Amino acid sequence: MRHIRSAALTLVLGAGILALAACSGAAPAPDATASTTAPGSAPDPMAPDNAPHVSVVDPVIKLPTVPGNPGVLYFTIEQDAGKANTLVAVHVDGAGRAEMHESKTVNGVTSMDQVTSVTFSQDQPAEFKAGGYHVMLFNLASTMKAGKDVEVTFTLANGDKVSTFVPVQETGAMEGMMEHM
Ligand SMILES: [Cu+2]
Repeated sequence: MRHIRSAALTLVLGAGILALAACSGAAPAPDATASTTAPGSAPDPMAPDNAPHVSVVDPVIKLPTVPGNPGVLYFTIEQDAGKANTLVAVHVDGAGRAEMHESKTVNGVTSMDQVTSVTFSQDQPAEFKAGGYHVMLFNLASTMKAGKDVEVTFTLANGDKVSTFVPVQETGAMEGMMEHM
């Protein structure tokens, strides 16, 4: 009897581990080789791992003015309740790599650095916009075209995710002059 019981326990445990593995398998791959996005593998935006109380507002992807250059993703991430959260990764369908950057101007010289985490809270949303934080998109797929909506997944430090569809737009001439120096 004891044997049967422990076998059943093992099965339950095994199923739990499998479910965990399936969850982490959906996380964005950190390396650039992940540029191939399997069609039909879009995660359900209502999946239970969606971060509670967190939302992404006014997201937009701007295409590079020069083909082959990186694009950029702007948005605001905010929350309406709970403890502060930290954004640690962004995955964009159709971009081989997405990096969080912060632009800074020191002594009239603008530069940007990669950042690995950005914290936000109920009182302090994190704004990703020109001249500050932004997400730079490398190795854009040919399917990334103005007028399309692409799926973007934001991953928080606690493993929660927010997925949303983001419109792709051309970069205007003036904007282009301001973009990523
Ligand atoms: Cu940048």
